[in-house]
Amino acid sequence: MAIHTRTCHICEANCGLLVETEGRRVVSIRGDADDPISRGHVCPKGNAIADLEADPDRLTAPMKRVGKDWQAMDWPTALAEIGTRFAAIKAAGGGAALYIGNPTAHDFSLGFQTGALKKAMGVRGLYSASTVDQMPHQLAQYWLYGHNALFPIPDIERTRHLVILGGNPLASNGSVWTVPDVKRRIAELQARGGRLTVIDPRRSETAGVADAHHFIRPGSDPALLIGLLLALDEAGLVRPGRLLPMLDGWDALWTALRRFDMPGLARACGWTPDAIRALAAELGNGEPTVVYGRIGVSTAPFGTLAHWLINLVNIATGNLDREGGAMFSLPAIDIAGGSGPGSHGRFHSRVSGHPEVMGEFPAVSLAEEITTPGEGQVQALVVVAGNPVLSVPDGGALDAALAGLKLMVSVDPHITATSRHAHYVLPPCGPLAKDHYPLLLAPIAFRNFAKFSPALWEPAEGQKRDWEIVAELARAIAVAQGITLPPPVAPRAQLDRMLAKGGLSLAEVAAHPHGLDLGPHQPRLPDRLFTPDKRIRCAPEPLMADLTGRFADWLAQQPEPGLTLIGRRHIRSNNSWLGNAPRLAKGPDKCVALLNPADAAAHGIADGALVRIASAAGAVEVPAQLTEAMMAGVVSLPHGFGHGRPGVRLGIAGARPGASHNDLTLRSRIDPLSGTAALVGTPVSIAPVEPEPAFAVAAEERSG
Ligand SMILES: Nc1nc2c(c(=O)[nH]1)N[C@H]1C(S)=C(S)[C@@H](COP(=O)(O)OP(=O)(O)OC[C@H]3O[C@@H](n4cnc5c(=O)[nH]c(N)nc54)[C@H](O)[C@@H]3O)O[C@H]1N2
Ligand SMILES: Nc1nc2c(c(=O)[nH]1)N[C@H]1C(S)=C(S)[C@@H](COP(=O)(O)OP(=O)(O)OC[C@H]3O[C@@H](n4cnc5c(=O)[nH]c(N)nc54)[C@H](O)[C@@H]3O)O[C@H]1N2
Ligand code: SF4
Ligand SMILES: [Mo]
Repeated sequence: MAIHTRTCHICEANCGLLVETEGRRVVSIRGDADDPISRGHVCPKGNAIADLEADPDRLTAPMKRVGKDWQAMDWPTALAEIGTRFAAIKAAGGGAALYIGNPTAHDFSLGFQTGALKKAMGVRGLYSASTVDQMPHQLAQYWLYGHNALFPIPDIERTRHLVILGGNPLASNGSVWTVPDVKRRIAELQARGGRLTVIDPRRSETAGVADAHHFIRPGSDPALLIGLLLALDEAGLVRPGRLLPMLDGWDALWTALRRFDMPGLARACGWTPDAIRALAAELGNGEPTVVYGRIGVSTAPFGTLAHWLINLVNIATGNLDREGGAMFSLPAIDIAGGSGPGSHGRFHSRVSGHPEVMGEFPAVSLAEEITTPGEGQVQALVVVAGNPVLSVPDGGALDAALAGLKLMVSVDPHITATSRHAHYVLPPCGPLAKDHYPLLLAPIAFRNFAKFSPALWEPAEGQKRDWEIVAELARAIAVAQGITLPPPVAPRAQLDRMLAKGGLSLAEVAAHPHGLDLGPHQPRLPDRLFTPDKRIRCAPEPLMADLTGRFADWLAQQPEPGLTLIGRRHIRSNNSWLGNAPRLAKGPDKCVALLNPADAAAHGIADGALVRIASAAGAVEVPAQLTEAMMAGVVSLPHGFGHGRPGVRLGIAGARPGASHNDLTLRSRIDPLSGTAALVGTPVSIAPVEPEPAFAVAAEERSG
């Protein structure tokens, strides 16, 4: 029996775990009370790591698809075949694409190898989950502060008022904000007299513990944020304080903002001018306050505009870079200091001419790059730890497109809705055979910290770690084309070098197995700015143009949207990738549509009835649950389901597959600045599914 300290790799919270093992078997997993950051917190997903390790559907050897069947093969043969096939496609003028999914953000060693794979494949623009997620944060930061990785973090330990737009940390455990034990931290904020306000079209779990909750029309957050800025202005509460000399373009910004009128803004977001003024007065009262926005705000048609405006509210109230406000980290490994600032529009996508953003093309554009003939048409695709058929808008179109590829390789432990199209699936070992360091998460944590968790054991015989697979895949593809790559990056040595730059070493960090608390954030401006003149660009030209052009037009038109669809997360899920864990699969059906009773009545829908939700992209059938927690006119459906597609090999998830939210989202709805999908606010229709006689009997049995 042994007990290992560990960090949970599943979500951004990075909770400290104690993993008890017997041989290679996990006996128990519990929260590590000695972890200075997570303080013993653990959620059901942390315990489910045991299920991930023991998953009978987890592949243990490379698999080759032969027709509808899969053949296990050895690594050298699989890699050599892939290399040869890739080189032949390239030699014949075919294009290639690389998609990188969410779990790569939680595996530092994997991230070190993707550059080599990109080089070997000869791809310029990358596809990743970033453009269905946080790219608007990065782009707004790039334009404002001169570096895309300069994330302002809510200082929850010292604030007096936290306002959350479009985030539900009680379910998600925080995002672009590593804040484990968040529920207790909210309670501590309230116990010291502080407040939490939640702005969300659904009275979410987080709204349930908030001091105030306000509904908002999906996609309309910029209207509220401009309203808040105008209300601060009217009340003489615009007080940037020590930030003022750092503000470039401040006057031009206000000239543009003052062209908007409060009643129009209020109408657009479904608030009253007085309610906007009241919140502005609270935010501008001189105390430390902070506005934070997350995925409900970033995955919207005006995602980048919204994040820019959130930063501007924090600046206007003097709460950027202030204790208790939105602060910048100085992590043990400074990824901002160690990487380029970012980019926008250096080159464009082939079919629709989307500008690259941070070197990426919109994930929504992958399908058209595969299906549109011409020079550079994508014929070879590598997917590393991603499931875009379920995670990217109009998954049905991508699903169909993938079937036409000449070569597809998935680095994935499972045959999923996406990897079922692969010609080769290369599966990594279980998570506990991998080292862990929060390379991308420590920089967004509410406190500075460092923690290294070594692998508990070596991969089982014949299995490999993700980083080894990606490094070897890169090599195989390079060799077949006569390309020379530098030797692969050795993860631990690289980590040690990166820590040394900040005055630490891997040995020193590893000597603190529960984690090393490096203290609360400190004011860092203007030093931390990456703009040449160390000033904040408050009025970047593309955002000013978006504000006065596209947004102003939207505000003037405000088409009556009818019913719109938004998403949600459940504490017992993580995107599409934990559905096969028995511990998480149990309990009531999670893939249900939530809707307001008034909307249900208008459409003849009873609580629990099977409904058909349809959009311009497709239709799904799910049970409906009626709740006053939904704003009228808005339907909520979780994402990450839809494991019932033919050929998926997820026994447990497949027993209750649910429907994919992204069979409804539209490829045409994006934030054109960041290329990020507008996942929220999809126009939909809803109707009860008329029961077939056989189903009617089943329904009677259920109710009886
Ligand atoms: N409608 C809607 N769509 C959304 C969202 C939403 O809120 N609404 N959220 C978006 C967000 S925020 C994100 S991040 C994306 C996620 O989008 P993706 O990253 O494309 O998808 P995931 O569902 O996270 O799937 C991850 C894949 O990695 C595999 N995997 C799990 N662990 C490992 C590992 O250790 N190694 C390897 N190699 N593979 C592994 C899983 O089997 C799974 O196939 O989805 C986005 N899509
Ligand atoms: N349990 C669990 N945890 C997770 C994940 C998971 O799948 N499950 N996924 C992880 C990932 S990859 C990410 S990126 C994070 C995301 O973390 P969060 O951003 O906290 O994600 P959600 O829980 O989806 O919360 C988004 C909220 O936005 C609301 N919303 C929708 N549209 C709008 C709008 O137009 N305006 C406003 N103001 N609100 C809106 C929704 O109702 C929802 O409550 O979670 C991570 N953690
Ligand atoms: S909150 Fe996130 S990091 Fe913590 S145990 Fe749950 S999944 Fe793991
Ligand atoms: Mo995400």
